[in-house]
Amino acid sequence: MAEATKKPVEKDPKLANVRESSIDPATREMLARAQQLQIDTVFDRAVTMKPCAIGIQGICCKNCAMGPCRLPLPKGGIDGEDTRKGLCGATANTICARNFIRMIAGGAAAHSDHGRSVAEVFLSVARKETEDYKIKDPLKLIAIAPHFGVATTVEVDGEVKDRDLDEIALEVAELAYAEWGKPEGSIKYIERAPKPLQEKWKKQGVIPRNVDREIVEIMHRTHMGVDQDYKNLMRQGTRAALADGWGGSMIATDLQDVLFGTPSPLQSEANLGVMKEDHVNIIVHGHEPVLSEMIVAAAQTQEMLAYAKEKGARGIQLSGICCTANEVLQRHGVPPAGTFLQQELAIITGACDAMVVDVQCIFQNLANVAKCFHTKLITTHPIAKMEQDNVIHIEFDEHHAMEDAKRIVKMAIENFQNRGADVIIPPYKSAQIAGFGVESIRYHLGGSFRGDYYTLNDNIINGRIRGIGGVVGCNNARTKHNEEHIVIIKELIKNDVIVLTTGCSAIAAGMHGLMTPESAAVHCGPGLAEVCETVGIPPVLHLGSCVDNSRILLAATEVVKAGGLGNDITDLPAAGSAPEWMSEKAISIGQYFVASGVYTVFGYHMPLDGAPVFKDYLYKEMEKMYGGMWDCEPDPVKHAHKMIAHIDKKRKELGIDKARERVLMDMADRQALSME
Ligand code: SF4
Ligand code: MSK
Repeated sequence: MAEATKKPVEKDPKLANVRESSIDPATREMLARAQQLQIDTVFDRAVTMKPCAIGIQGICCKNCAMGPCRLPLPKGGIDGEDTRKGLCGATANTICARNFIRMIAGGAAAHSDHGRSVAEVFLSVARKETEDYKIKDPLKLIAIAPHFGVATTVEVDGEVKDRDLDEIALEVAELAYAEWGKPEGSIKYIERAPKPLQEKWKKQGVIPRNVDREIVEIMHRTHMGVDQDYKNLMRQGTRAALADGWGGSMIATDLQDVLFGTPSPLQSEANLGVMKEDHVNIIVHGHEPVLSEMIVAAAQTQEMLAYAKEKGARGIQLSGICCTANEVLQRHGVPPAGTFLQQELAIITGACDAMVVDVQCIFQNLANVAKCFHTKLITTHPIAKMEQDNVIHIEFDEHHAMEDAKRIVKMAIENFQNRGADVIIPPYKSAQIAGFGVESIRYHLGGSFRGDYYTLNDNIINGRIRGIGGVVGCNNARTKHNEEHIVIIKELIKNDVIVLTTGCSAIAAGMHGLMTPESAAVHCGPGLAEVCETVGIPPVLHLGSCVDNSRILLAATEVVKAGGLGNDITDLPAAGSAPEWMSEKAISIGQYFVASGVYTVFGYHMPLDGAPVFKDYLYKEMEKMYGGMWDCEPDPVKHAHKMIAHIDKKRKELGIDKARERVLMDMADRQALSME
């Protein structure tokens, strides 16, 4: 083993408390091992590095060199007029709103640049400039083409014929790519939203023009001395968030499905225990599936398998971290080794022969941890390099994708024999079913005769399913790893709320055994359990990665279209949640859900406390504009019950609360069923 990051040998009070850091035994085991080996991890750093008391309230401005200007809320709050201001006169509301929408810009940029990369690859495929990628799902291409205004049929001599697929692909590719920078018009996918919602967006003036423009405009408006009205700032934040959710992210999801296949439910496992001691372990980590798709293909070739055997391994075990994990899970069943907070721990097993990273959510400290083991840490994206000298950069290019992927897999295989003797893979993993989407929900929960989402709606109306909870997002080292996700999800399904999940929340649900059909009988209320049992689905449906939150928007739109539950997303008995959020992307997602009409509750805390007026604007006024609003509740049980209360409010407004009472049992019965 190479030299570790040195820390004092004696018990250090600044180390994280292992039991309090996570509810997951694999994570605890590896964290204890890291501490024994004196390798610092994010859990320990969270003990020594405290958040800034002013920054956490959202009222520190460093947008010019006269600052940073900090506007702490006086103890006891504001009595009378709020006179706080920065050197330029910026108020707490302005500063807080500027900071907030800059987070939206960061998040929307990350998702949408991911989408752009996929659009570029798709354009190369459509132009026949690469042999390594092919269109795997032509039906999805045909399904999305009309949304770009591309015809899928042509009339020849009075006869309607299917258009050539290559022609459709090229037109879709060019139009999709243009969504990032077209000079006129608005984002086309906006028209996929329910009509009343589009009307609200028009009224508020938030229809996004193109993806890049909305993000750039945030940076302009938040520059020193530009937009000084928190409502106007937030209008731009909303426009950029919609450009993300109904633009960049949705296009990313669709084009990934066209290129790599639309997910359908498949079986897999989750947690660090998916790694295998006698196999070459390759972990893919990040967000963009463009390279990882190729690594999956390369690792399955006879050539690579034979090479792995020649080097003494029994095979090649691929696994993933973060959303690259979700991408290869939902299409290939490649198991996730863990969530965001487990990335360092995967290397600490001593069994990770290569960790291949692309973009987003990658700790710079991975390089320091990799130094302590034999692990090859490989960066692959031109915009995401690391400065440490043990990091290998193999720049991935779609024009010779397979060649790059094989080079990486080979490097991992050759590294297998360099492992130290002390490999410890924690023996924890759970079975899971993943890979749901708009199409597969239609298939599993739809009615074969009455079509589409009818059966789902019917079960919501009759009360077996109380409502829909979208639980998504990250881990955050300021909260106990996975606890909030799992407590909230369990509380929701116990109360008959079906959960749609993405991102690290989805990985957490898989790790904790909530994604099997069998888990319904253990954890669900009677109505949801009955539905899950009848159709054979888990109560928690894995809908993919962070960009795939767009699948939740479209699933909600399908529910609206199927009828009986109002005319808009805001009418649905549904609520959103990001229990352990940490990234700017989560703020962008939150805002596009709120602006799409969804009551959205975040856990941990929101950087808004220093500007109560702006906070109220997000928590209360948004509802009047879009039907959805923000909320924050760190206590996971209360958090779930805020969502349930909102769902019940919507049921009442729809007049289906009585149906629910008739169908479901009383509280005593429910408590008797409780597994807590
Ligand atoms: Fe201070 Fe205004 Fe400069 Fe911000 S923009 S740092 S509030 S002077
Ligand atoms: S990976 S953004 S930690 S969900 Fe999408 Fe997980 Fe959050 Fe990264």
